[in-house]
Parts: sequence; structure tokens; C-alpha cells
Amino acid sequence: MKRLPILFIIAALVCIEFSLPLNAREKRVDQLPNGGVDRCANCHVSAGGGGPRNPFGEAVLNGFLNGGQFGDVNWVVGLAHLDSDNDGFMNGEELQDLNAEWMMGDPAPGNPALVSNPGEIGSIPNGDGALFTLNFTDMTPHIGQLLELRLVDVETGMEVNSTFRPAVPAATFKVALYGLQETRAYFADFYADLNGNGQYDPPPVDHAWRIEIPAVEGPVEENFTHNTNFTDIRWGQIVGVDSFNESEGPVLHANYPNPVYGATNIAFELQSAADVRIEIFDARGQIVSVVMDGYLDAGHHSRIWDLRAASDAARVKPGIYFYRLKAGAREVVRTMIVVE
Ligand SMILES: [Ca+2]
Ligand SMILES: [Ca+2]
Ligand SMILES: [Ca+2]
Repeated sequence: MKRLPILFIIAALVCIEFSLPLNAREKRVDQLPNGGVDRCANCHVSAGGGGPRNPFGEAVLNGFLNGGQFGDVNWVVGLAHLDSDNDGFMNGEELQDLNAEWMMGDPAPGNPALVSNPGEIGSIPNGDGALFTLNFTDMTPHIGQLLELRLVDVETGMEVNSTFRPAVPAATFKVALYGLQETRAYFADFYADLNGNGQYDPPPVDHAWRIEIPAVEGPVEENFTHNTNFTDIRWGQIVGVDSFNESEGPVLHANYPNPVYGATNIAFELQSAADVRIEIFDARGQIVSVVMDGYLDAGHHSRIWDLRAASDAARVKPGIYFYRLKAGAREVVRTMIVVE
């Protein structure tokens, strides 16, 4: 037998679980992005591994193993976008790989120092600014629907952070994100995609709400019970930058089709001739494609984003994406969903 490094043997020994061979247990640590940070504790209540599974371990066991209970972990976007321990952060956020872009054998993604345990509610990621937590209740009418939430600085109109759930998981759940600065006031804007077209439509087509957060003194936790006091939060229109004005700026239409299977059409109107750039970026803000970049006359235009184009296909996984139209000094952003 090939000699194993002593550290590997020690690591394997602390992962003992009698229902599974040692080498199978240990290999699972390498099947998660940054799996080496919390090792067996990612999936087990006991930090040493073995025994009862924590909520993340249960989720893996019940839907994300290839080949039965002794199989390999299937690290996919569906698992990354669950918040298994309901601490307000999705599994992918906790493991520094929001959209499950990491593949086994790749270097550890993101910043391992920011990793938290996706199976332990007391372990959450670090972030910049103060934490905002929103506890949802009575959300039964929206279970399974896309939910997006953002924090907007009231004075500047700038969005400081945003997050989403591709599917509201239950009547009661929690969403958390960082970005609050002391003494500033914010809007927490959020909506549930009631009509299921993958993007914001003003109420009552979608259900949207706004919570006002007064001058921040530290972490903020709010409770929200489903109600019909809707607010048009104008999601998708750029917030801040240069206080976008519809009458002067470009108009960006909803892409069609959406959700996107292989290609989608992006149409827009220019009030005046301008240098135009259309970019697609993912939920982490990484640009995945530039659909066009050039000078256009005023009027109606459209461009196709073809995900099957070789340069894009390799990087585009199912999930939420944003498309941004820049025309001169103005820009507009909207949301789309890419599905397999
Ligand atoms: Ca979590
Ligand atoms: Ca956690
Ligand atoms: Ca909608």
C-alpha cells in the first residue's frame, strides 16, 4: 500500500463513521468547496464526524449524493442556493462559492478565511458593514417563488447590497446580508416573483414590500409577516449612480424568453445616440459575457445573448443573472434566470 502522509491519516481517523469506510468519509471533505475548513463538521453535529448529521448533512444525504448513500457529494447550484441551517446565508455563501462554480480538484474558491459552516446556525460568514437580518413569517403564498432583497441607502439612493432566494423555502425563513453603515438610514426592498417570470413586475403582479431602517447603530434585525401593503420598489431600475431618469435614459425591456434555455433576446430603446455596452453578470457581480459594445443611433435596438456560444457556455451555469445596459453615462439593470 502506498504510504499516506501522517496528517492525512489523522484527518481520516477523526472522520470515523462506522456505516461508511474511512476513505469514503474523508473523500467527501474534498467534494465541497472549502470543505477542508470545517471538514466533517460541515455535515455532522459532532465536529469529529460520525453520528447525527446537521441540517446541511441531511440535505446532502437526501438529495445531493451521486449513487446512493455511499456516493459522492453533488455540489450543484441547487444545493448552493439552499440555506440548510436557516441562518440567513445560503450554503454557497457560507462555503464561498455562491453559484457552485467550483469543481472538485479546483483550488479553494473565494476567501477561505470568510468560510462559515453551512450546517451550523451559529456560524455565519463575515462581511463588510453591519449585518441586516430579516425574519419572514406567513410566506406560504410565495413558497417556491423567487425572492430578491436589497438594501438601499435612503439619502444617496445607492444599493449597498442584495441577495435572493431562487425559491422561498417555507412559510418561515430568514435572509441576512451585510452592508449597513452606522448613522445611515436604509430601505430594505424585497419582492416575491408571484407571476414566475423571473423578474420584478410592480404590484399587484408581483408582491413587493419596503421596510424602513432608521439610522443604524449596529446590526439590525427585523421581522416581516406577509401582508398586502405592497410598495412599488422599482426593482431593476438602476439605483444611484446618477439618479436614473426614465424620460432621459435608455429603456431596457425584459429579456425574452425568460427563464433562458439557450439564448435570449435583449431589446432596448435609446433616447439619443450613444456608446452602448451590454454586459451579463452573475449574482456575485462577475461579468460572464459582453453582449455588445459599440456606438448606436437613437431608437429601438435588440441583441441576442447566445449562451451556446463557446466562450459563454463554459462559464454560464443555471442561476440568477443580471444584464446591464450602459448608454453614455446612464445604465439600467434587470434580472434573468438561466435554466438547464
Ligand atoms: Ca446557512
Ligand atoms: Ca451556517
Ligand atoms: Ca415577476
